This record gives sequence, C-alpha cells and structure tokens, in this order.
Amino acid sequence: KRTVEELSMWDDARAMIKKARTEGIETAWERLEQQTPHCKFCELGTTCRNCTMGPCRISPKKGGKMQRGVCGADADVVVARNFGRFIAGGAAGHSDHGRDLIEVLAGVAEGQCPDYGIRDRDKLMRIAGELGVETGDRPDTEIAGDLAEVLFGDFGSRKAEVAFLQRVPARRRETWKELGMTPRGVDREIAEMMHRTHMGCDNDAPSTLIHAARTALADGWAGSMIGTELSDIIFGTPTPSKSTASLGVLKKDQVNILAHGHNPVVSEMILAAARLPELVDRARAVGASGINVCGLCCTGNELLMRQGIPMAGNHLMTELSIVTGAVEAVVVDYQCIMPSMVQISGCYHTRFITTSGKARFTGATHFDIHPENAMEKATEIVSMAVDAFAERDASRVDIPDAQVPIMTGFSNEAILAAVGGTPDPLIEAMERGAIRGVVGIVGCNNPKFTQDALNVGLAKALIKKDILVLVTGCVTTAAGKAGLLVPEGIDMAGPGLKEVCGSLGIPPVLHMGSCVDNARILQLCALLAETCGVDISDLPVAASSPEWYSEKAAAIGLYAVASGIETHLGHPPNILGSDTVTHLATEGLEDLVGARFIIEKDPEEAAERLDRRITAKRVGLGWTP
Ligand code: NFS
Repeated sequence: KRTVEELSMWDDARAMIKKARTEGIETAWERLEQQTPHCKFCELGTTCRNCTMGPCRISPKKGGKMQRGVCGADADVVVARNFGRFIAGGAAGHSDHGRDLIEVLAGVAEGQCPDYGIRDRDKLMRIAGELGVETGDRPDTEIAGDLAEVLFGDFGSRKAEVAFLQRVPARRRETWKELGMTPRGVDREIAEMMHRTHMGCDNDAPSTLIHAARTALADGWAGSMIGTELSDIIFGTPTPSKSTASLGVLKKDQVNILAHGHNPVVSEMILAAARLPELVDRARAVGASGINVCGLCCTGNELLMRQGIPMAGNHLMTELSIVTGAVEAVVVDYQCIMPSMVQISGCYHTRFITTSGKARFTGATHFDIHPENAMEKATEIVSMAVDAFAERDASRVDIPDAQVPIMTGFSNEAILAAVGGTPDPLIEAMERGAIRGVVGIVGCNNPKFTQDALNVGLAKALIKKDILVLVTGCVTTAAGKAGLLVPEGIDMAGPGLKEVCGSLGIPPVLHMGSCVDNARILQLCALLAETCGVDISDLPVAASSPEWYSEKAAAIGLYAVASGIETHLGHPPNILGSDTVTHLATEGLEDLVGARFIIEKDPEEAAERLDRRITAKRVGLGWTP
C-alpha cells in the first residue's frame, strides 16, 4: 500500500486525500488499488472484443495454446487493431471539440449566436487569407461564414488533404504521401480506422499503424488546430499575463464555481455570467463577498490563457477540489471528467452541472447549452451556484492556503512578438546554444504515478540543460505549482536559458494552453523548420507526455512522432503483447517518419535521452552540440 506522500508530490493534494479518507470519500487512488492487479492480457493489448466469435485472448507464451483468436488474428493484429481504435477515440475527442467551434463561428456569421463574436478580427483575416478565403472589404460575418465552410470541409471525404497541411514543410508532406499517411478528412480517417479494425479487414499490423498515424495527423493538423485557431478568433488570441494556481485559489468568503472540461464555448459564458452585476449583487445578498470562477483541467487552461482566471488544479485535483467543501458548483462540458465527481459532489452542497448533450452524467443537474442560448443558460447556472452558497457547511471547509503565482498566455503570436516579430532571434539563440533545444511537456495525471513527480522532475531536468520547456494541459498546473511558470524560475535553469529568458523577462517554462493547443507547438515547429529550410525531424526539439492516461494523449503523441518529433512517454500504451507493434513504435518509425517513441519512467534518465536526441540534431544542423 502506497503512503499518501507516494500518491502526490503536493501538499494541497495530500491534505485533501487525508480529508477525503477521514470523511469516508473514495477517490481515484482507492479505486486504482481495488483494480490492481490489472488483467495481464489487457495490459499487453492482446484481448479482442471486436466480434462475438470471441472475446479472445492471445497468450504471451510463444508456441503454446491461444496464439490466435477464433478468426485467426495473431497478437500483432489484435494489438494493432486495439491501438488503432484507441487513437481514433482520442482524435475524435479533439476533433469534435474543434467542430463545435466551427459551429459557433458559423452561427456568429449567420447572426444566430448573439452571445459570441469575433474578438480577434486580425486573426480572422489572417487565417481566412491563409486558407484562400477572399477578404477584401467584405463584411466580417461573410468572411467568417466562408472560413467555417472551408473548415467544415476538413471533416468530410472530398479533399485530398486537410487545409492546414500547407503549414507543413514540403519534405514532410512528401514523406506522408509516400507512406499513405496524408490526412484527408477528420471524420473520414476516424471512420476508416473503425472500418479497418472490423473483423476481416486490415490484418497487417504495420498497415493498421500507418493509418493510426494518419488518423492522429488529422487530429493535430486539423481537428485540434481548428479548435485552437477558431478559439483565438472567437475569444481572443492569448497574450502574456499573470495568475495563480493550486487549490488555494478557492476563496472562503466567495461563491466558488469551478469550470471543468475542455471547450471555451461553455466556460467563457460561465465567466461572463459570473461577472453580471445582478448576480454579484445576489451573491452579496446571500452573504458572500463575490463570485470566484476558477478552472480545472483544459477548459481551465483556456480561461487561464485568455482571461487570466486562476487554475485550481489538474486531472487528479478534480475530485479533491470538491473535498475542500468550498465549491458551490462544478460546471462541466466534456472529456477528462471523472464520473465519480457526481458522487463526491453529493457528499457536499456542491452542484454538479453538465452542459453538453454529448456528456451526460447520471445524477447531475443538466442545462443543455447551445451556442444560441449560452448566456441565458450560463446565467441560470451561476444563480444556482449562488443559491448553493447558503447551504455550505463551514465546519467542513478546508482550503489549503498556498497560492502560487504563475505567468501564462504564450501563444505563438505572443512568443514571436516577444522576440521582435520574426522567428530569427529564437533560431539565433538556439544556434549559439543559449537555448539548446525545445521540449513540449504535455498531458495528464495518472494515479499510477506519484502525481506530478515525473511531470515536474522532467521539466526541471531539461531547463537545467538549457532546454526550453513548453507546457500545455495538465502539466501546466504541475509546472506552475513547482514555481517554473514565473520569470524567477530561471534560478532553476542553466546559464543559457537564464540569459535569454532573463533578458526577455519570461519564465524558462512557457504555458502555451490546453491540450488542443498542442497544435500551437506543431505550428511553431513547422515555422522553425521552414525558416531553417529543413524538415521538422531535423530540429533539436522533442515532446513528452510523462504521466499520460487518455486516448487523446496517445493521439497527440502519435501525431507528434508522425510529424517528426521524438516523443517520450512515462509508461507504454497497451501494445507490449506485440513485438512488431512495439518495435515499430520505439524503433521502426524512426526510419519511416524520422522520429519514434521513447518510454522511460525516471525523469533524469528521460531528460538524458531527450538531450541525446537534441544534441544529435544540433550536430546535424552544424550547430555546437
Ligand atoms: Ni490533455 Fe490528459 Fe485531460 Fe487536458 Fe488533462 S488529462 S490528454 S491535459 S485535462 S485533455
């Protein structure tokens, strides 16, 4: 049995785990213990439930019984099929999120969504121009409508490649074409992945994996990228600002509302409603001094990046945030929301509110939010939270007090502006070795790891080696709580980063947004490669998802690798039952796409291995190692 100290590296988490146990509340850690040991076949990826001649299991003992399923599929085929569907699930999540933003943009264009608008007109014009939509002196709404049409087209079957592929260096596009990896349409690749993995279709593991990569690329270069670019157009492109993180952002004397989930379409409206004077007055009338909106997980990142809203926590803090006893409402849309939050909310006065027809939770209060009725529904939700304040039991409130300052808002636009408008100064700093390389650390928490120990350990080890770290998603809160997201964080960095970040007044770890915003990192890599006249796989860059758990994280990892970015994972996906698939992921992909996965659970060792890649790439470019 692990001690509380082994469950999380944070004091706020440890205190709330203890409080939960005292109050008899079960969390992910207890449920993991009950689920351990896991099914060995499932861990290896060798169980198949794709038809009813089975379910089948392939034995890991070579040469014995059960080497093939009833249909004849061997371990390679079963593992590849399962992994392919896993990737399709992740790509579907990000991409459906992206589609929701196209619908809002189209609604704005048609005058159907009065609560939304175009906050970054320049970006609308820039993206429209980039994708061949005529701008000129046409009304903004017409341009927005045409842009929405082009992007809706990326989800279909009529294109040879998705629109943003023109951002990809020519050499990489050539590689994808030769391999049959060019993403043509988001829904098409996901549907084809399901088709290929139906009984009796793609029964050649490498072929299935190539299509898995194509599906992931449709996520990164279309679904997610659309999500990011349209969120910027509709809600504003992030610029650097200051905020705070940890459970200490909850306020004892205010109505606390947590926005949880992913899409800014809902959370931005909740924030706007919480600022309505009549609701603030109502909060005062029930004895609160105001309304405090804080974020959890990726929609928290969206609010943090654009509005500077404080971050209460990442994935494993979501259950614990309710245990503070100080949360009036958790308002969710979709993805990464533990269903257990309904039960935990029920142990307090907390209202658990769902807003998306795609993500209903038994026992939750549901407000169906559409782009057409968003503000009206958000107002009802915030009033419900205000009313709940009266039921708060002061004797059960315990808010850990440490509030950590952070800096946020590093969109590519903001980064380029900070270095003078072009990527050249950045490349110059990289060439002379002040910034030896760049690593994006992204993704989740997973109760199998000591919460955030690997996320933080890796970030610290990398900046010491003068490797600039970019963070998104749940690694944001981890890096923030570790003091890495403030300019003073350079004290923990090597001399080169100290000099460069110090002179710009920026942290050594830059917050670039939510998980769909990993598309920003892709775009930055493409820009650096284009400027240097090389392929993305020639750059001294890498990616990592240390404590990942979700299908989405796997899709991100795969689109990074397929884009030429070596990617570290803290533990492997369920593929080890197939030597062919494992070998392809950790070796073979290098020959095909110029990058591969590395699996390593020790932060120092992982940093070493990423550093080796970066050093080799620097030498390849003729730069000092
Ligand atoms: Ni991305 Fe991980 Fe979820 Fe966000 Fe957090 S768990 S894959 S980081 S909230 S999507």
